[in-house]
Amino acid sequence: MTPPPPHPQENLASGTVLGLLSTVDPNALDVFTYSLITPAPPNAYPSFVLVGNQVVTNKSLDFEATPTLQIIVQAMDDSGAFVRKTLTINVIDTNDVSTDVRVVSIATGTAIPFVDENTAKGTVVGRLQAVDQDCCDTYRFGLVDDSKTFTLQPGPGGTTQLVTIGNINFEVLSVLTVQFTVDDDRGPSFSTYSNINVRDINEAPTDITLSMPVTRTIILNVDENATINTLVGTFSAKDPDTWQSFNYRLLFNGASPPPMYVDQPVAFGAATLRTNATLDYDATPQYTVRWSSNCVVMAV
Ligand SMILES: [Ca+2]
Ligand SMILES: [Ca+2]
Ligand SMILES: [Ca+2]
Ligand SMILES: [Ca+2]
Repeated sequence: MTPPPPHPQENLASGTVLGLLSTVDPNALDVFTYSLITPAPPNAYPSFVLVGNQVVTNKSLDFEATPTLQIIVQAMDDSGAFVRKTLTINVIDTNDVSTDVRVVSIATGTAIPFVDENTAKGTVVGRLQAVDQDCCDTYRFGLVDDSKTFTLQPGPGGTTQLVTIGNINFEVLSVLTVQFTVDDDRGPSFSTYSNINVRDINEAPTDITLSMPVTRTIILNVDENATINTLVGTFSAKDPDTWQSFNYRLLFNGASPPPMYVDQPVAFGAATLRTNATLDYDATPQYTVRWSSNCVVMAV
């Protein structure tokens, strides 16, 4: 029996005819029926089927997965005499287009799970890695970054590094989407969008206010003779981390404490300033109140 051409390329479409089987027989006029004898894995079946005497691919071949395949074919003449032959089919490597671009750690080669917010400009986040079946391609990377957050720069050993050039602010954008392109040295370019998560960093509060007065001299607008626990004002803090809470306490600096206290909620909620004594306008028309706050990270 004569085998088909033994060197089909990978990635050909299913249904590609590899070649024709023919049989050597002393009875020159015999007609033969061909069949495929199912071999044990990991051999060819069902990578191929027979259509008459044609050997036809039954799926796209993959050099990297199975560079060599074997099939057992049988030719039977009209009288039932047959011959079997094992055919070895060598798959030829061709270019596989890259399928993804990842940002990986320079130290470990593992995927970068996130970038910290407030990372300084010029920081190397990681290097780019193409996902490509071919073992030995070389790659040229590109970055289509309309956010102007990152740029690419050459790294050691011909690598390409992802570097910060813009502000990274979790409270503004918690996921950065960038578009990478990659060209291997043998085939068409590939483009993909990649999401880079931003990790929230605790940032110090930037200001503290009381909702009623803007100075720290409290002009009471509560009635004199107001009862204990009368609301004077509500604390609020300016902090980039909106999910945090604050503890407030009054500062006396040796002076007589005002007849007030901080009503601090145990969970989320605004702290308030309240009276803890009955006020007397004639005796004390106004109080100076000073306070401080500590940021508290609430469990969520
Ligand atoms: Ca392949
Ligand atoms: Ca290949
Ligand atoms: Ca490739
Ligand atoms: Ca933050």
